[in-house]
This record gives sequence, C-alpha cells and structure tokens, in this order.
Amino acid sequence: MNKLDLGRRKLLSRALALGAITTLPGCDFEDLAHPDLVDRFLRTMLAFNDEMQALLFNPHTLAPTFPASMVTNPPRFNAYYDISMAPMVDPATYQLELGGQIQDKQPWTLAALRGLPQEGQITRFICVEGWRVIGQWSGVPLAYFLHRIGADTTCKYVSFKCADGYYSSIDMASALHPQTILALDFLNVPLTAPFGAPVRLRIPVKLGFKNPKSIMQLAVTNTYPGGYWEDQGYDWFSGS
Ligand SMILES: Nc1nc2c(c(=O)[nH]1)N[C@H]1C(S)=C(S)[C@@H](COP(=O)(O)O)O[C@H]1N2
Ligand SMILES: [Mo]
Repeated sequence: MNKLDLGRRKLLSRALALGAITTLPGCDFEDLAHPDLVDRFLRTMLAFNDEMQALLFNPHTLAPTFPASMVTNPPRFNAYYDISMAPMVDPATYQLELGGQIQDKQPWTLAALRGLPQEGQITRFICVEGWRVIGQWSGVPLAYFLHRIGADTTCKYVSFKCADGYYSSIDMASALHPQTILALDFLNVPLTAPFGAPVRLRIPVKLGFKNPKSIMQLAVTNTYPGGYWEDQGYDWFSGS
C-alpha cells in the first residue's frame, strides 16, 4: 500500500469512526422505514472500521510509560456491576483453562504462571466512559505465553472468559504486542478481587473494556468471539 492510499484509508477510517460515533448513541432510527437495514448498515461500517484500524495498527509502537510517582492509587474500579459484587476466585485452586487452536491445552495454576518470565509496566488505562488512570501492572507477556502453549498465532483472535460472565476478545497482532501481559500483580502485590484477581489482561494498546479481569478461560480462534460490550455496539477493535 502506498502512502497516499494509507493517508486516504486513515481519513476514511476517521470519517467512518466519526460517523459511527455521531450516529450510534441516542439515534432515532425507530422512526425510519427500515430500522434493521440501518442497523445492518451501521454494523457493516463498524466492521469495516475495525479492518481499517487493524491495518493501521503498528505492532512495534509502544504505549507511553510513566514514572511510579504518577500511579493512581487506589486504582479506579469499573465493571458492569457494583464493586461489592466482584467475583472471588480462590487463588489456591485457580486454573486458567485453554481452548481452541492451542497444542498444549493443559490448564495453568497460578504458581505455574508465576514460574514464567514476568514483565512490569507503568501505563495509562483509558476507559471509553471518559476517564483515565495510570497503573503499575506486572505478569506474563501474552506473546511469550501463546508461544509457550503452542498457540497458532496465525489465527485471528484471542478470546477471554471471566469469572463474572464478562468476556472479550482481541486481534492476534495486539495479543502479540510486547506490552500485552497476563497481569498477576498491581504495584508488585497480587491483584485484588475487584481489580481482576487472580489473572487479568493488561493491554495498554486497547481501551479499558478490552482488559478483561478474573480470566478463567483463554482461547485462540478464527471464529469471531465478540465481547460483553462489543456485542452491544461498542467498537470491537477499540485501539487506544
Ligand atoms: N471481568 C470483567 N472484566 C472487565 C470488566 C468487567 O465488568 N468484568 N469491565 C471492563 C471495563 S469497562 C473497564 S474500564 C475495566 C476496569 O478495570 P479496573 O476496575 O481495574 O479499573 O475492566 C474491564 N474488564
Ligand atoms: Mo470501561
């Protein structure tokens, strides 16, 4: 693809993203003659927009990092329920289950995950609702983990299912990004229940809702897995 094409694509993708943002929330399509046609059209635009974002994603560009003094502590909780409802997962019996296009689907205990190489990061976490915080997470780089379990990294998606019924999925290029980790710790101590214990995805190249907490299952697949918010119309790619 030449520069001009890329520039055009970028413009087009921005225009489409803008279109989606200005037309989706609070839209009044009930009045229209063919609401399902409009809905299908908007969904097609979003899917196209996702493809454009994937094309423009640079797997080598790092998200900004920050000094420890800037970490927001305590962190800011968010979920589709109140903090008092956060699931409790027993770390002693925890097992991360694996599925899909993976050679070695043996489940992983927390001790086994802690036995793998760990990476830390101080990065900004951005929620689509309009707030952002800086946090310090550490854990197993997802690229390392995927290679270790013999995942087919030519597949399109990595999907996650959580202890609270939440689910999400990411594109393989973002899954293999060097700052994408299966986080076990926040500020060098184990994650607490509301913030994703015992294992959460920390992926600074994506918006907050693409950072599933309390992950119970990970799968590698070519079948579009969607997500809790994604299935309600939020943009699936949602790079940050
Ligand atoms: N299991 C689970 N993971 C989740 C969510 C959730 O409701 N359940 N909410 C998402 C959203 S919208 C955000 S902004 C972040 C909030 O993470 P935090 O509570 O650590 O700030 O978690 C994401 N991951
Ligand atoms: Mo969010």
